[in-house]
Amino acid sequence: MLEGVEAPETSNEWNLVTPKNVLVTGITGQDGGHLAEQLIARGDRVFGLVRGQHNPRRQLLELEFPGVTVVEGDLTDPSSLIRAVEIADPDEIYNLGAVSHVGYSFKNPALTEEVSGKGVLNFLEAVRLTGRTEKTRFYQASTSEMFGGLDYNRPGDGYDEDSLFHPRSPYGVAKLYGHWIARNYRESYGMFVSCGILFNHEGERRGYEFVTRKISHAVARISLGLQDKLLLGDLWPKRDWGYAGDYVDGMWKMLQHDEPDDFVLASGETHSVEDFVRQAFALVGIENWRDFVEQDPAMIRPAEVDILLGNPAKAEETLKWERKVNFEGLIKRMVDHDLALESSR
Ligand code: F7E
Repeated sequence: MLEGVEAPETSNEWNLVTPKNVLVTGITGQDGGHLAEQLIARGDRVFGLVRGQHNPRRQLLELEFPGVTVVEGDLTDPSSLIRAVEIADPDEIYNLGAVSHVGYSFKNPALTEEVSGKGVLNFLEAVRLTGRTEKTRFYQASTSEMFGGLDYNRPGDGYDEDSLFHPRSPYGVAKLYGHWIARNYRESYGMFVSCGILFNHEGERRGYEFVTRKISHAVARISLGLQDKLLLGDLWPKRDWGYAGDYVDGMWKMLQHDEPDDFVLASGETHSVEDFVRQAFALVGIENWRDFVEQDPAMIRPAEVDILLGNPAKAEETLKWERKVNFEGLIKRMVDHDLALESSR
């Protein structure tokens, strides 16, 4: 119980104020950073699964979040997950860990399958085998990459929880397995397992290998005279982009809800990569952006998802989920951040 907090009258309110043990995979990534920040602010005890013998991200995590307890483990190693669950004794698990770069997944498909697909099964089994099916709530990070955006399955007014899946990459296929095995454990063992089908969510914590951060960083550097060109793949794909901090709040809301379920988190708008590029350059006063952008064939994927557009109505109505940052606000936030970052070097 937090110091000075009165005991609430209903179990639901307890849910909101009692510090919890929370185990997070992928804690060194963008969403993991936002989540750690939010959980610590709520007074929870946070355990972060970190893999590898000399993972440089571990040090960064320990510097930024000294309150997080690092637990060594790997989604591909079932016994390490059992150990992690025994150490953390979690009330909640957020499985954010994955091989998450779609382009990379084409080059490392078997690894992607092991981590982003079978890793989910390993983790659910660790919860079950340690006798925590009733105690532990489990969040699975599912993705809009499961939809595919193909001609026969266009999003219409937006993909929702009942739309057809047709993944277009080893990443999407692995995530679809993770999604269904998570649902299967909910149905088979009555576990509280919720899947968030999240559309693209970005921000200043995003890795430079993803297109939005690659653009905001390059735009900042070009405007400061530190870089000449921005090399990109296709500019026509359309994505439904939102701010990661808002989406992580939605994940948390899913695990505080009365019932486990699946929820789409999306902005309900779609924009091309070109729109993002144009608006980012405009923010630093560059209108002739084409003079600075060149195509890099290495960035073109064997199969592309043409268009993604999500319908977040269920999350908005059921979870009262809301977004604070829109598309324009997101680009401004990222460009401003990278301008400050590059100016201070
Ligand atoms: O690509 C195109 C690229 O890598 C967006 C992950 O978080 O969101 C993300 O997946 C679009 C694609 O994200 C470059 O071909 C053009 O059409 O930023 P991205 P993604 O593939 O949409 C989903 C929801 C996830 O779950 C994933 O984990 O941009 N594009 N030129 C490029 N993409 C990259 N990365 N780099 C380029 O130079």
